[in-house]
Amino acid sequence: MTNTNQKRTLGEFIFDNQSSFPYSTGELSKLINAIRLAAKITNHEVNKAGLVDILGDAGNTNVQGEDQQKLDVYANDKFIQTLIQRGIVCGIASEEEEDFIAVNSIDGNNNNKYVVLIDPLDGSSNIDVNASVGTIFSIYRRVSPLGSPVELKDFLQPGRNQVAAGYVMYGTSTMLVFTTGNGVNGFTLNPALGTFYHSHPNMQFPETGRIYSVNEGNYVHFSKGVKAYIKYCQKEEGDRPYTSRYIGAMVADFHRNLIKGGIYMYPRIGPKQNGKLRLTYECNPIAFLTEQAKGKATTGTKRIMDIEPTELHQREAIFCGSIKMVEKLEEFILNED
Ligand code: AHM
Ligand code: MG
Repeated sequence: MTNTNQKRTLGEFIFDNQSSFPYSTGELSKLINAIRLAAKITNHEVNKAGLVDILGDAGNTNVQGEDQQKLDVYANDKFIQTLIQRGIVCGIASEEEEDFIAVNSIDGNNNNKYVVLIDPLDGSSNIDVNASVGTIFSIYRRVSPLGSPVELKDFLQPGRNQVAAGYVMYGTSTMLVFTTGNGVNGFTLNPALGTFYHSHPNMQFPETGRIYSVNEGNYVHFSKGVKAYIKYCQKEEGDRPYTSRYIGAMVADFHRNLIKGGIYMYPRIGPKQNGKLRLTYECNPIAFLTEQAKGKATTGTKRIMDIEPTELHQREAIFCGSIKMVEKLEEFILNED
């Protein structure tokens, strides 16, 4: 049995690694700490979702006459409140909000450096069936000058500019997994103590794997290359057929593939449609984690992190995971007729 006393806590890890964080002024550490706190608060609420009268649409009133909040709205509020109260970001964009939120520094001088983009509760329909959900976050240094209000361009940076990204997975255990550009580290919450422990140091994708994760219900809409790759996964040859696993919450599918080896796919669903997933809140942070874990993340023809975003809620196709599997998929896309 693992003795958590022998593992470093997330707080200790941040303290020990502060000097290797980009720019290392301590602000990024504070920011990760704020995310840790919001994750614990959200985790507490997610865990009791089946017990309290919290399921259902936002805007409903429960038997006590209190307003019900859907958990994705709750998570959105908690992450935003926590980040604002800590006074360390100049702006927040959320998948749940139409526009970005400008945040003044505590002294009113607009001197905070970082913007955070967040999908507060990804895969939230899983809540109704007691399955895994996640929070995804992405952190950039602002490009607009210090001292001025944050601007849209601060949020529309290509993924390669990220200084940190990560996710919280509310699964059988709750985990916080993140990168600051020095590999990927995973921390598991001990719910009795409310402490995250460094359970998964230096996480890396196996070079190849045997799991493919895709919503095959959309098969008819996929391009010829993607269809051919799926057929390849299913063919009896060598180490194939591969195993199909799809939870419907990207964080959980990604996390499993990171540990076991595999590929996650959300392709274009029709010639005129992009994928479903949001570039800024989902694809970019997952792509940064993928590359930091020695995997590959692509639209099929282009590195995800090299896309110049044009809109806050832009959608893109994404394929990510074990490098050899993603490269094989790219071959099929390149050679489709
Ligand atoms: P959401 O942000 O609205 O929750 O949607 C994102 C989720 C991903 O986590 C998941 O992989 C995908 O959408 C599932 O979509 P689908 O039901 O179309 O397969
Ligand atoms: Mg989402």
